[in-house]
Amino acid sequence: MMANPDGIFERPIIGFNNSWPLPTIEVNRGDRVQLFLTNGLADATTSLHFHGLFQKGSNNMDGPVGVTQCPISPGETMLYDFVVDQVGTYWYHSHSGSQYSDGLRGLFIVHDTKYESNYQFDKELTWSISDWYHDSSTELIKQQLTRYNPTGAEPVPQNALFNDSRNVTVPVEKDTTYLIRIANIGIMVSQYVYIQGHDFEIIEIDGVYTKPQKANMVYLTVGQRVSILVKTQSNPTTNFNILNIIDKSMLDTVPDDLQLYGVNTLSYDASFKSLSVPKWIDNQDKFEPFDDFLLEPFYSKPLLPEPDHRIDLTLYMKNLGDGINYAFFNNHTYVAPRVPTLLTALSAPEHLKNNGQIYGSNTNSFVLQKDDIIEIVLNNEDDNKHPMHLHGHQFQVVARSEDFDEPVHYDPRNVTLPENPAIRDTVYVEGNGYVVLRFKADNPGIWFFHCHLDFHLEQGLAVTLVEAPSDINIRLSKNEIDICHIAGVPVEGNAAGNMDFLDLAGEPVQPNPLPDGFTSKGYFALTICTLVALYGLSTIYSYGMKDVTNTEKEKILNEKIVVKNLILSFEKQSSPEYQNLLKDLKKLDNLFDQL
Ligand SMILES: [Cu+2]
Repeated sequence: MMANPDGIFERPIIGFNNSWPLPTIEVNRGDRVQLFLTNGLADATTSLHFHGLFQKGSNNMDGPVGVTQCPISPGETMLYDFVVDQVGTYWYHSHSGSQYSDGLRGLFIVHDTKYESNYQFDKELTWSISDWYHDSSTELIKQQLTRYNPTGAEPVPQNALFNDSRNVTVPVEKDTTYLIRIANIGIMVSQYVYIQGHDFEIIEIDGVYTKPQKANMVYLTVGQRVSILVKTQSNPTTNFNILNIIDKSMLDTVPDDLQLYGVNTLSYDASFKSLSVPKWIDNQDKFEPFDDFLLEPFYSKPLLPEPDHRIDLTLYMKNLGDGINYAFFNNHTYVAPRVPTLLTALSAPEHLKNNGQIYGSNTNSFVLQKDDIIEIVLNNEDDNKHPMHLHGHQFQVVARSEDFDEPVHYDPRNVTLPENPAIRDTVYVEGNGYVVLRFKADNPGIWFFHCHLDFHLEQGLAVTLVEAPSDINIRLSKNEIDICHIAGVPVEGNAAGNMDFLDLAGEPVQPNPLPDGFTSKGYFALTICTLVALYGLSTIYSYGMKDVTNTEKEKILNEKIVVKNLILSFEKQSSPEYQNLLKDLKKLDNLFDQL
């Protein structure tokens, strides 16, 4: 169906039952949810993830394709069936590629008066914020994952939405306290939220109610939720602006026509005027959003003890031999296995379930033992911020650095850990900084830990936690098995789909690396030099040209490698371009010999 949420551009979006925006699903703690998802798309597979829900005992309902389930083919229906034993603000979204940017996302709220009665409020509101693109998710990924985007620059959104719209009026009554649940359901940029003339109290992050903290601005990465209590004024004479502001530091370029903020109205009276938008709004360096590292849970839980198992992850971006910019943890960019990892765990013989090898060499799999205290130390060697999300758990955020110009790794000797750390399911790590998380491995299952900035996930920024695989007590339903069969995905075997679980022949792996000594920018510059030199093309990007300071001989050697790569990438050997490349390679050979 079509929709025009930003009022500028009508585009195809993915709705439910011929309707969009998607409904907010509200349930009570303890409810059993059954959601029949029929894929009505003509040409794409799908799935649904309930972000933040533990799915205890129902790992197969978690949703990420390739991790816990097979893709749902067009025309097929999958039943999502699970019991909710949590409280607070969550959301649901497609976990099939970056499809949720096409609109397949909504809020999911779990009520429990035991928790909510800890706070005084009269009414409840929900606000979603998100970035919005005019291109479809498939188009965006094409723009992101190409050798013509060697620096991995993320597509820039066209707008910032508020409740899937813009210029929204929120009618309020005076002298009333509102509990407002805010969720960033975008795919890329974090946003600041500010309500003119109204300070508030933060009382929840990511499904964890907190001790109230006074604030006037919150910052939400994609995937994060915050609840605030706002007391309206007693004698208002104007309306006030609610501003949702894109964090422009996350944009590679800021196009002139991009409106960096949305202006919505907290409306006391339709006849009132609004205040003007404050001048400081353009000065993001001066913003002081509440530091959510400091939010203590309402029912505080002491810092988990020293870990039994520490996972060290070093995050960086790098180009591989196909010229595309990928995201890495340690030395691997995530490549989905042939068999969803949960199905591998369920079908493996008992004595191999704890052998990490069977889950594949390119899935960044870590096997965790039941009830171990796990610590994830994530050192970010990239200068971008990354909103990291863990499925199946809420973790303690035990350390988080500021951003740095050069990478600074976590050193426990220099950091004092909080006594009652914040607990949540999505946290950002700053550029060149680190974040340290702890949780108890008390939820057997296969849980994805990944960057929620969807372009980065598509670039492979994910690891697979294989938690207590011998204790996963799940029998796949006939419905789930049928979905795999129809999608042509095996329901048993290792990451390669082999029943000899230690034989990984044929497993999906990442592309080959660039030849030795190439930097990504240099590589691209050389490709461009080659193209420009050899084909007279002069209008391609000019990234990184000045990085090339090689001697003449090295230059030619490099060009030879690039031309060889180009030759290897050609499918049609009969094409004149292919023949030209062969000639050029010969020319380069001769030149090289003469020097
Ligand atoms: Cu990221």
